[in-house]
Amino acid sequence: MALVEVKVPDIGDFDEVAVIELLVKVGDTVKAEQSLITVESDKASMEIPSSTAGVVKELKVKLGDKVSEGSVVLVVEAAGEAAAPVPAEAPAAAAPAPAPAAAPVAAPAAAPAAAGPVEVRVPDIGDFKDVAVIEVFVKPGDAIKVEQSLITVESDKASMEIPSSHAGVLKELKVKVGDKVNIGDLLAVLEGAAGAAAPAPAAAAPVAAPAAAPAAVATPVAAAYAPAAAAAPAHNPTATPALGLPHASPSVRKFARELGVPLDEVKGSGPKGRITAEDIQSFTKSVMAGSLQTKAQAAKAPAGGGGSELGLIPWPKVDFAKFGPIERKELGRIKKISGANLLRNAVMIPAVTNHDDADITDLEAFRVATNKENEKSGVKVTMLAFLIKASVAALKKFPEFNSSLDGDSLVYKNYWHIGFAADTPNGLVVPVIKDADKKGVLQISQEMSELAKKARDGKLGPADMSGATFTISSLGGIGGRYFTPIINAPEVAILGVCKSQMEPVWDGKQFVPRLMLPLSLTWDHRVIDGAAAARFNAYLGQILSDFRRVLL
Ligand code: CAO
Repeated sequence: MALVEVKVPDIGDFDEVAVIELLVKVGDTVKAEQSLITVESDKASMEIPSSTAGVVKELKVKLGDKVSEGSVVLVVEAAGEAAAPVPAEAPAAAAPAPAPAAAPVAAPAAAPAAAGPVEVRVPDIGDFKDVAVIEVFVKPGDAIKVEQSLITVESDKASMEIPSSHAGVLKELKVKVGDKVNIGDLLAVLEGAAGAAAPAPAAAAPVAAPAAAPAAVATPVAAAYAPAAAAAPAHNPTATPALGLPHASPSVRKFARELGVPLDEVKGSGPKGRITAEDIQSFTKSVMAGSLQTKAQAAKAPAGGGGSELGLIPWPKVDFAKFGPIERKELGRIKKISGANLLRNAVMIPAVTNHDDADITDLEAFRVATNKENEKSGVKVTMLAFLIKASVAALKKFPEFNSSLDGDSLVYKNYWHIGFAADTPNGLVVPVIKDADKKGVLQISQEMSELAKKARDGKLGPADMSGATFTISSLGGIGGRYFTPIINAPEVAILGVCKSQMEPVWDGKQFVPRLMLPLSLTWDHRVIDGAAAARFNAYLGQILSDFRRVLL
């Protein structure tokens, strides 16, 4: 069997273009016209197809190499008769030959504003007939630039983006995904149109480089790309990110479409953020594993949840406007994120809440006295700081409250980082006091006030909010008696605190006025039992009523 060198075909003006993807490896069986490598210039990317079928014996290029017309890409052991070598210069077997370098692609000529609406039609796309619309990039109301890609069409040989011949506001879109289009078909109607590109020459142009101006930028799946974009730099595949489109080769885009992967949600790991086939695979794996949601999935299960995931009846859909005036406001970013987390935690954790009261009469007197003494220091000691310190003591006595579930194991943490819920104009956040066991109440108060300020200013970083082993949610400054806080997974318990108030407490002989602090401890019943929770609360209450116990 003959060894055949597969060379870079005529790729027009492009010279010394970089190899950015290797799509095959030694030992692979390739078909004639199968894409072998992707090359990229500063203007466009293109896939170089094989001129022959066979088994790859040797790769002659590696990532980063520069290639030009005639460069040997690889050596193939040709596969018998069926693999009659196709001259490298004529990949046009798959798609028409590339346009000559001098393809008359005119730069968009400034044109006077059109008086009325302007129709944008499919330019001359050569031999291609009835090509399917596979992507639509624009919607009515969008401001369109000359040569901005409107749609992608795809035949069995190539995909290409069809640009707008005019600038203006998109009034009507005449095609949708799945439609078949041909030269001259109406794509869109623009209003206030201006800046028309130079008119297309009447002569039919090669598919891969429609010479109509603006050129349809072909990104052939199995054919060399003709550098029409070189003459129309405002419009080329590598420029797509600037248009808000993902940066990926045609085969990767096709792969994504086949799997239903939304390309614009995939993070590219290739050069210049280019999306590779591996990126599509790992995105798909993450979605399947449930560690990632596509935007469409998230939209179906908003912060409130759709219900269908749990086999519940759907969330009631009510046309509220039927009953009175309404106003609709999108949830803020923090609310969306915390909503999804709270929903998961509420649904997945068999949570129980124990309520109790702690006598903080003496502690409050001590706090007030301390603040008086420290008036000049500028640090105000808060009840929450005492609660953090007291909680650490209780967590040390009941270590399962400072643990996390990991499958069938319980991970006990030998550090005590306490999160505290902070109410901010943008929503609820949970900054964390790290190593609270090693800090005094004054230092905790100071750090808390700094973190609370950062939270209100929206300046908390991920490090400020991570690593908590237990959380306290205090509504003491606001009011209320008891509530049932939701556990901040993967923690296993959370302490809710409400406003203390003077109450008559029976001391065995008489009722005496005592300042009582309502405590609400929510705990994960998979890890903690009711008795342990009652003991935790009782112990916490003892510490708060006599803080010297912290020292024991
Ligand atoms: N009982 C009675 N009074 C209390 C109290 C309690 N348990 N806790 C605080 N107070 C008092 C304080 O002493 C302070 O009074 P002075 O101004 O007279 O000194 C006042 O209430 C305001 O306190 P604060 O709220 O500013 O300070 P804090 O340390 O108690 O709380 C912070 C700080 C950041 C936790 C709080 O501002 C906050 O955001 N709380 C809301 C948390 C929340 O939303 N939780 C719900 C989550 S579940 O949806």
